[in-house]
Amino acid sequence: MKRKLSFDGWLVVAIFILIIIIIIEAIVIKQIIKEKEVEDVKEEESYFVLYKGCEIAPAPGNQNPLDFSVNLDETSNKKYNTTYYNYENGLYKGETQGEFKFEGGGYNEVKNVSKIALTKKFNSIPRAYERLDKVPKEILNELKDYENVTADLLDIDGDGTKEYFVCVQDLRTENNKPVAYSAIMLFSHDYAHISDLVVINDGVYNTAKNKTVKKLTDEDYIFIDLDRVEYIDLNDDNIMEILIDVPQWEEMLLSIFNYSGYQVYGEKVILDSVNP
Ligand SMILES: [Ca+2]
Ligand SMILES: [Ca+2]
Repeated sequence: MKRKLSFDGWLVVAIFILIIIIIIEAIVIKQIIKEKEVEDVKEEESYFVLYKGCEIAPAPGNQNPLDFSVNLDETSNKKYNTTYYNYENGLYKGETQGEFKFEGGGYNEVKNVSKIALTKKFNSIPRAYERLDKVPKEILNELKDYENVTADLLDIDGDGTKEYFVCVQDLRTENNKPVAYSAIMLFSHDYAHISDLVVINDGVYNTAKNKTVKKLTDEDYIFIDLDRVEYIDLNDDNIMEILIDVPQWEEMLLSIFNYSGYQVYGEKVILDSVNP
């Protein structure tokens, strides 16, 4: 004679099946998380940044992007011929397919990319900068010795207060010779002069040193300006890095800074002259 299962019996069976399902689900979820972690690590390992088509280290410090890998082999082709997320002048410029090419002159670069190209898409411009029409008088008062003062305003570290990135330029005569002084400075939201990031003590080329200041043309000297500065988060920590393209004789010098809690991280650049 068949015995019918009682209600309690069915309940035990149902609970048993439920427990089995939960265990299986837990195993599956664990496996998915594990696979995702492996993928994330892979993505992290393969993430890199290009500046003007050359790979850079996205951390504070000075570097010459032209020093980047010059291997024209399968590995480089495979690595650099990939999808890039492009940025320039504080704007996202869309996605492109990069092409690694030999440029001649002893270095290689990736073509079909903007000034800054990342291989991972994330919120790299969490806050937009503002080019100021009027520099605050508190800053102008401190910099009244300089002919030309311009500024960008941006909360670089995301703490809710905006910092000032100030460029000063001054063309003057010292010992009867023309001198072109320029610098990029950082001021806090409350106008404290935090640091000079890049200083060019003299941007007049040797070939023009015998001219008078009034006779100099734009080709005779170089000033640093705010168009050489980019603000972008390169490592997805919501703190935007400050990239300064320092004018150099034939070489390239990219200086990356970080700023948070009134502290600047990076190597200040002081160039006595732009001559070789
Ligand atoms: Ca801030
Ligand atoms: Ca960052």
